[in-house]
Amino acid sequence: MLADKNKIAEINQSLLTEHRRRFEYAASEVKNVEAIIQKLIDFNIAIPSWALGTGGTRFGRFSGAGEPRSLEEKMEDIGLLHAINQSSGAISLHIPWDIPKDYKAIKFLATQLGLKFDAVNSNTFQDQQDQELSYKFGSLQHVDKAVRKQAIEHNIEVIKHGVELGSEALTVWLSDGSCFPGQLNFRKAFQNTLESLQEIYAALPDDWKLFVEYKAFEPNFYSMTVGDWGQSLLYANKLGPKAYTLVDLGHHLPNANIEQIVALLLMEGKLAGFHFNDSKYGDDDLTAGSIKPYQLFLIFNELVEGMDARGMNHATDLGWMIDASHNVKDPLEDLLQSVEAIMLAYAHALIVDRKKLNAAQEKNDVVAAQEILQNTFRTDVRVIVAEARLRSGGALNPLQFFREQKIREQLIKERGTKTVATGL
Ligand code: PSV
Ligand code: MN
Repeated sequence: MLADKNKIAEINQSLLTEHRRRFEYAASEVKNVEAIIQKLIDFNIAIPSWALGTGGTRFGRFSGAGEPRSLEEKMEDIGLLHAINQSSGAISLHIPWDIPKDYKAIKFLATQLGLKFDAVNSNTFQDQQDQELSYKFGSLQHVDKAVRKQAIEHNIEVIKHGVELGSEALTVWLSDGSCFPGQLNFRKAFQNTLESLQEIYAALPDDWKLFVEYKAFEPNFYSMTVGDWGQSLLYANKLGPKAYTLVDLGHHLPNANIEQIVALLLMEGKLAGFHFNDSKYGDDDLTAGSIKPYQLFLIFNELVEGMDARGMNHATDLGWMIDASHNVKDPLEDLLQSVEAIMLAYAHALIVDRKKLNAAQEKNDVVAAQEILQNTFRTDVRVIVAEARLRSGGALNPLQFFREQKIREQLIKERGTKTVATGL
């Protein structure tokens, strides 16, 4: 199903007078509003192919209806999102959940929908039906060389798919680790993992990057072999200039200062990018900005500061992706909410008065520094983000559009009520 551009324009028209009134006020309050709008227009957040269906926990999964049944339908869903918000113009594939069969046809569909192929993701955390050896005790870390070889070959296969589609990065997330003390020799597990990653790294095309994603726990509950940003950075540094550390917001121990982690990784030129989500307790994979929007802003504040310090392009020099699970919401509505929250956090970070903040820091004026950040966060930038969307042809109010146009109802008519999308 494709979103009707004329309908978007028609509904925008009915909201325009009120929007203009609010925008004029916001534009008078914010410095450089035109430059900020351009940055917002340029910014895109990739949607993973596994996020279009209902997620679940080990206790159950309550499927929605009208879920995409194939990679093509997943792409259509992302195309829909992108048509509505103009900020979701990329898809990240997880192999083998979404193996492209006909590259030419898939690339053609992507062009039609205005989508690019973001990082490709390998999967050595599950056993597949036709798989010879099991990953029960790890993949790249495994004590058995044959298992490591199988996992390395899978990653190289994933790179090949990515090359065909025009991706430029491989994200490796490993569930490798141990559940009990004594199960694993940490040093040997690290060495095996490093050697395996080195083989994968060697198979990367020249212009590709390798993203090493870390996670504190789950599914292993005593140790994870890439458990935190320190370990990921160790691998990335040992691997070479094409390897980077990927931050997934849900992959930290409670209360970790993620914004500081981001600042230092950026300083070292080793930040790959982000998997956005939000959490209260662990890897909850909730909608970005739904629990801790201030933290999301503080992270973006460091991102903008750090990227500007290195002269980086905000839109293209890091990988931006949502990695959330939707257990009780319509996945498409949830993704619209996540993208909006990310755009708001980015917009807030763009309007921080850096000169004033820097001066407050140099004077140890703690109160002024806090005031600058909190006043920024309390500034309403929703209308600025909406203006950027309007200028790119998106809907002024994406969620309202989705609901009023009864998009899910139409998808259910097309696909039925019993469809289940692949993923977790
Ligand atoms: C692991 O929790 C993770 O964040 C990794 O990025 C996976 O590839 C993804 O979720 C989907 O399972
Ligand atoms: Mn992730």
